[in-house]
Amino acid sequence: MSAIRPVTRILFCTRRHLHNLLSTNISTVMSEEHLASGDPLPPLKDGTIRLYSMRYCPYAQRSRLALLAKGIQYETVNCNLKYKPKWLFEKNPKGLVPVLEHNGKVVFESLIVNDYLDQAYLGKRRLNNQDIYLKAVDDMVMNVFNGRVVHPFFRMFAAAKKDKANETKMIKGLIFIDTELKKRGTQFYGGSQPGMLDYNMWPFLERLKNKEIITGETIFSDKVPLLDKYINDMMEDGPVKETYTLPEVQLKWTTGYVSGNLQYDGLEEAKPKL
Ligand SMILES: N[C@@H](CCC(=O)N[C@@H](CS)C(=O)NCC(=O)O)C(=O)O
Repeated sequence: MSAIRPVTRILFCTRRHLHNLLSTNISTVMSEEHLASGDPLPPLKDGTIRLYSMRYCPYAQRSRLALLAKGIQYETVNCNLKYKPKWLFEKNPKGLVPVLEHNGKVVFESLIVNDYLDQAYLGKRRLNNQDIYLKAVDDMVMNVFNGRVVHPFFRMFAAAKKDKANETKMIKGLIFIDTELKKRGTQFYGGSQPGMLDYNMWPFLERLKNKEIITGETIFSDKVPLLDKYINDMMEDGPVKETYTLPEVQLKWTTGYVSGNLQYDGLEEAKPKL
């Protein structure tokens, strides 16, 4: 058990976050406020890359991370997913974010969006493994992560009380990826810097670590110490810092999500103007 009380750790994160805010930002937010049903679709200029997103969506965060890591200039349109704008269904029949739009081309599903970005911008930093077999291995790890970590993660968050069965399942999933990192013997899954697998898993690890900070649990340090170190290393990465959500903001969002009282806007302090 850590000697640091949860509240102290939150203050520590707040200072780090303020430091993070000084990093460069290549994204433009067309609509910081989440647009809802009845709001018009903001016009899209030719050549502009747009991401339809939601501030607290882990899947959209995957694509924000890939865009930032590749250094692709883009704009964001945030969508209210309780009262969805009608035009969201014209972009994605499932009405889900993220959706990428560029010169009349529309791509949805976070993993497809990220693979598309990596292929479409070959001249920028490559995030996928260039070896076709190693890319398949990364995809398989991602597939196991989705089943063993992401699915129990959502069930646990939706449950009103402690959900031991899903927690046990999720810990097994974390042990699997901890072992995978040990096998690779590298700092990140992508090698000496984060790659696609790192960015696609990260939003869920960030949320689980935030939950640990808030509750004072020690799942990572007790059960998957290598992954714990990995999380600290990931926190130093530029795109990770850029998309990071503070534990207390995450808690406010999750509380609203569980109670069905979703609050999309106004959970965070405004970024200081530099
Ligand atoms: N498999 C999709 C999942 C996307 C997803 O579920 N997004 C959520 C927000 S985190 C959403 O749009 N929810 C709206 C809804 O369920 O109606 C992906 O990877 O892009």
